[in-house]
Amino acid sequence: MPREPVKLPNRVETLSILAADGRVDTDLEPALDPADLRRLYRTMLTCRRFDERALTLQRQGRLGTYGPSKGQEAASLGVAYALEKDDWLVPTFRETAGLLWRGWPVHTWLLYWGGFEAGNVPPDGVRDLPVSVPIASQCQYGMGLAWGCKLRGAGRVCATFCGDGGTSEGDFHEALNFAGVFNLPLVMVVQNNHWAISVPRSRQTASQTIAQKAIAYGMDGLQVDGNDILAMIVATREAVEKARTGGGPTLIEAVTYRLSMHTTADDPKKYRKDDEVKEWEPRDPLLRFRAYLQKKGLLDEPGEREIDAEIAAEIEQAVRQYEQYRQDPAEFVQYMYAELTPELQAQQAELRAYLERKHAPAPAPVS
Ligand SMILES: Cc1ncc(C[n+]2csc(CCOP(=O)(O)OP(=O)(O)O)c2C)c(N)n1
Ligand SMILES: [Mg+2]
Repeated sequence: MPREPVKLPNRVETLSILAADGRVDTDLEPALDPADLRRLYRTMLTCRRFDERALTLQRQGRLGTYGPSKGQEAASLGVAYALEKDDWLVPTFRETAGLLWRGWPVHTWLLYWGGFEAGNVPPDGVRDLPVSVPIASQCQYGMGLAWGCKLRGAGRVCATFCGDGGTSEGDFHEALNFAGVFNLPLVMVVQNNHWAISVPRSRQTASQTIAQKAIAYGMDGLQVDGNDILAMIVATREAVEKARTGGGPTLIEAVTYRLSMHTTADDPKKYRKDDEVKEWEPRDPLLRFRAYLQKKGLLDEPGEREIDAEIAAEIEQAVRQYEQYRQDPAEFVQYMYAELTPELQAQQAELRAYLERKHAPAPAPVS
């Protein structure tokens, strides 16, 4: 009857492949198609340039509140790359890079931040949910989709995101518990960007890692350098493969950093030190990936200038399209269900009739 450590079947590991200076662990480096590497870089850069443009538009009063993903581009992009087209992805609003990879047009993403319902509509054939804002609600949706995937038995998986703050919500734990018990094909990704608005990671949980929470739910946990696109791809591929072949869920903690503000409604200078940001700046996923591609001979100066110009043109075109967009106000219920309920149909008809009356030319004065 000894007293001894409990032997647990699940593992918690940490993974990093690409160092901040572009050096790579060649034993762990995935063999990726050079064309894919270039496309991944282009997507990451599009996301960064979009972020910069969106901030300017918001400050000029041309966009609603905006939540930047600066510094976190590799985490969602790596996950999106590791999924197949028919797999599901459930984003928060920080997964811009991943959504761009999945096929969301820049223009649609501007509509989302502009407050238009059309910005919540995934492009045809893209199996992503629209952004859900309530913290950790994504975990429940992802778990439900994973359950659906399992019941249908078609080998599909679901990757779902939440933030470090999200791990303090019941939804996160309930979803993981359910996914563990029912062995669901779920890849639960936590973007640990060290802040939940003004609450630091240290006040979020006393556990050393977020990845280790997996153990309590009977699944493996992997802590990944979330600013390392190669590590994110390798980790997600493993988790996806396991999920697809009946091995159940995985919790991935992507360790990253929110280099910018929470949203444009926030001033981080009020609660965090500039030194902390400076410490993370050299670990920027974009700089790191760029250095890697340069070392591999896949990116040179003329190539970069070309990509820069293409992205600038793409974003300006999207801004024009966004600013020309005119919403039909009666559209506000359009995207809630595949088919409108009779009640919503009636509300929509009532609103349309009201708008017609309101905009009808005034009757000619009676002489
Ligand atoms: C249930 C709920 N409570 C509060 C909010 C307001 N809110 C939006 S984001 C956020 C912090 C989220 O932090 P984290 O989960 O770490 O994600 P991050 O913003 O860092 O990506 C809060 C409190 C919300 N959206 N939903
Ligand atoms: Mg956070």
